[in-house]
This record gives sequence, C-alpha cells and structure tokens, in this order.
Amino acid sequence: MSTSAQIGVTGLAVMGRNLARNFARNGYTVAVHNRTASRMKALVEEFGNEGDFIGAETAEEFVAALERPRRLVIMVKAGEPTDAVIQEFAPLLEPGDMIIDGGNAHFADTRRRERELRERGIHFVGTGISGGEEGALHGPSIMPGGSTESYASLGPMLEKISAKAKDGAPCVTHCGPDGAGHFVKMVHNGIEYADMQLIGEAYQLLRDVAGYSPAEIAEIFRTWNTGRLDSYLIEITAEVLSHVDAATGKPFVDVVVDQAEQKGTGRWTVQIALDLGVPVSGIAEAVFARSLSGHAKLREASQGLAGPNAVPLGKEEAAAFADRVEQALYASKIVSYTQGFHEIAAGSEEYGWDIDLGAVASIWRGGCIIRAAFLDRIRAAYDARADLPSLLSDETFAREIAEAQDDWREVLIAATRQGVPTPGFAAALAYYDALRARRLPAALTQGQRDFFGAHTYRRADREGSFHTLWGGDRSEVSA
Ligand code: NBP
Repeated sequence: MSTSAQIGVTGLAVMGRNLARNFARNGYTVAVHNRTASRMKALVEEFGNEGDFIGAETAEEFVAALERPRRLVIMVKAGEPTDAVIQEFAPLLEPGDMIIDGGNAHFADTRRRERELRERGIHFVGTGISGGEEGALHGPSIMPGGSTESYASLGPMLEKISAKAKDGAPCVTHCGPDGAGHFVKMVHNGIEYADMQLIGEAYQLLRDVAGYSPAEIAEIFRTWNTGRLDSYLIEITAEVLSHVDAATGKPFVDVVVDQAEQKGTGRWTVQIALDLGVPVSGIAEAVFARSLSGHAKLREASQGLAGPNAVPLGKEEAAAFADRVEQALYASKIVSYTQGFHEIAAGSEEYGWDIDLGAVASIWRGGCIIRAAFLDRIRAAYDARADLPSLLSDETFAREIAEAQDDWREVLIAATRQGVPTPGFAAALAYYDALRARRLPAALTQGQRDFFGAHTYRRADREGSFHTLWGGDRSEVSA
C-alpha cells in the first residue's frame, strides 16, 4: 500500500465523494474510504481518471495510505456516526495527526471532541462546509476551527479546493480554536433561513398584494438580482418561480406542498442565541415560520378564521409597490445579518475564539448558499472598523436603511391591511425601532418585576439598586 496520500476522506456519500474528487482534481493524492466499501469502489471506478485516488477497504489500510502528519477528513452523518468514526480511527493515529470533521456538527460536540483528542496529541479540526454537493465538488465556502498549527498544515490545501470570491480570494479562513468553525457554519445556516424567509415574504406580497403571477415575480427577482440584492438565493428564486410543472402546466410553486422542512442548524442558531442572550428575532421568525407551515392540522382547523377583505392593487400601484418591497427586503436583510454577526461576536467572546468578522463576511462571498454581492459591503464595514458594535452602526448601512425605512413601513402596513403574514419583515423592523428607541418599556417591566417579586431596579438618575415598598407606603429603599 502506498503511503503517499496527502489527504484522506472517509464517508463517501454525496458530500464526501465530491470533496474527495475536488482534492484529487486539484492535484492531491487522496485516500478514500467508506464504511460500506462499495461506495469507495464506485468512486474509484467512476472518477478514478480525475486524479490520484488510493482506495482503502479497511480503516488500517486507509490510515497506512496517508503521509505524516496524517490529514483525515470525516464526511459522515453528524452526531453518533461521527463519534463512531473517531473511535475507530483515533487509536490508529499518532500525535500530530489531524482529524477534520467536515460534517454539520453542533459546535459543542466539536469542542468536546477537540478536547478529548487534544489529550492524545491529535488535532481535531471541526470544519463548516457550505455549498451542498455542487460546492463540495467545484469549491465550497470552508469554515475551519481547530488549532493554529493544524491550519498551517491544512490551510493551503483548503484554500486550493475552496470557492474563490470575485476578487479571487479563497473562501476559507481559520475561524478560531476548537468549535469556532462549526459555530460560524451554524450561524451561516441561521442567516440562510432568514434570507429564505424574507425572500418568501417578498414573493407572497408581490403575489397577494400586488397581484403578480409567479412568472412575473420571477422577472422582478431577475431584475433585483442585477442590483444590490445580487445573490445566489435571489437567482435560484427566479429559477424556481419561472419553472412550470410538466404534469399540470401550472407554476411549479403552486403544485408543491407548502410545508417547509428543516434539518436543525437554524434551530440551533436560535437555541444558542437564547443561551447567549443575543436577539436574533429575524432568524427565530424564519425557524418558527417553517414550523408553523408544517402544522397541517392546525392550519386546516384555522381556515375559517376571519381576515380582511383583500383587494389586489391596480397595475400602476403594483409596480410602485414592488419597488417598495425591494427596499423592505433589503432593509430586513441588513437586520438579519446584523443579528447573525452579533451572535458570532457573542460566541467568540464567550468561548475566547477571537473570530475576525470581516474575514467571515469575506469567505461567505463565494461557494456558500448565502453568497451575495452584499457581503463585500459587510467586509468593508468591518475592515473600516473591526470593533463595529453592530452592522447598523456602519454609516453606509445606516444611510441605506434610512432611505428604505418609509417604504419598509408602508410595505408592512399594506401586509397588515391585506392579511399577508410577514413575520420576518416585521421582526426586522421591530428590532430596528427597538435599537434606536430612546426609551423602551423595559422600564415598566422592571417596575412590574419589583412589584410582584421584589426583584429591584436601577434608576436612570443615580447609582445603585432599589426596591419600592409596593405593599406599604410605597417609599423607596436601597437594595
Ligand atoms: P450523510 O449525512 O447522508 O451520511 C452518509 C455517510 O455517513 C455514508 O458515508 C455512511 O456510510 C456514513 N455513516 C453513517 Br450514516 N453511519 C456511520 C457509522 N456509524 N460509521 C461510519 N460511517 C457511517 O452524507 P452527506 O449528505 O454526504 O453529508 C455528509 C456530512 O456533510 C453530514 O454531516 C452533513 O450534515 C454534512 N453536509 C451536508 C451537506 C449537503 O448538502 N448534503 C452540506 C454541508 C454539509 P455508509 O455508506 O456505510 O452507510
């Protein structure tokens, strides 16, 4: 058995197979292994001419085929299968070797695995990979965590196989130690949920308020895709909306069951945000909107509930309304990213990762699902000021939102009047208005908490904690 493979991939379903091919096409010798050997044989047979593969049937053969220090990529189902594979391979490895987990692991699992393997001298590199099977083959956006030492060895290879942004920069950066990469990937997916929800709401408004057909809406999205909303998700939305079902001749979007599914990373983003105390209301609404869509019986039971008398707009009004929706979509998108980057900053602070937010924006510009021209602007905002408290503090974004806000509000008024649910747009605007408010009703909340539970409050005019004797003479005491 040759020991010349610079990298090995175990787990050769769609993602692993394509990632192995990507390494091979870029000139690396790749050892390939799968629990069920037939997948490995099929890969070598079908794609062996694309580069140098070393097929291994057993774990021992696989490890023996790798040059030292070994770089072993795991691309199996996240969760228990990942632990099973680590347990199988770790005893065969030596200090200095690297295990790269490219699956969609929860960052807390990555932190645990990294700690356990570090004790044995093995580098564990939890790596977020985005772009689906096409990205894995042609260049994904890659978000590695793990030690600086492991990145020194792996980084150049990952840079080679990664997507390249329009300026040629590789879409990979060392996010930070242990679970930083999987954390960044998790938030990427949360933002993806929010982006998709906002696009969905824009579609529904154009359909139900403006009265456009799916084909007409596809054209509107195509136009938007030539401007500041230029992104992969807007591009594919136009494709999906213009597709006609061959069996019925109806718009494809009208024959698909309107119940969205989810795999879990959006939910994790919200769960972790709750733990960290970060308001990611736009992402949360996107996750809840998918859940609501799936409650078929509840929706069926609610069909008779009263709504407004919705009257679609006339043709001229519709065109002006579409422009307003573009403004609302863009402003809401800025808020989603503001919330997502806040969560990354909070995670980085909590776990000591020192994540470079500008670099994260930079590596999402290519390869991944949320790739968009807009990310160049986010990178520029962090380049100009690395400690930006929020994307909304950036002058350019603040100015754009200021210009969009009248239309944003008008769109929400129209949505409310016509009874079109727009939880993403509404949550984004509420977040914006709450952040800029001079006074929030949280003062009243504190009063209520002190009333029923003597939880105390702070005063705006002097230091200290106070309690009012609500049941007595209502005098104030220092707490
Ligand atoms: P799957 O998530 O469907 O996993 C299938 C692979 O896991 C097969 O190679 C299977 O081996 C292996 N496996 C399982 Br299941 N249990 C195992 C065990 N106990 N021991 C060893 N191997 C085991 O594959 P995928 O869709 O290619 O995704 C791979 C990873 O990449 C996942 O973590 C996924 O979340 C992540 N990811 C996927 C995408 C995407 O677009 N699909 C995008 C980004 C990241 P077998 O052939 O012997 O059953």
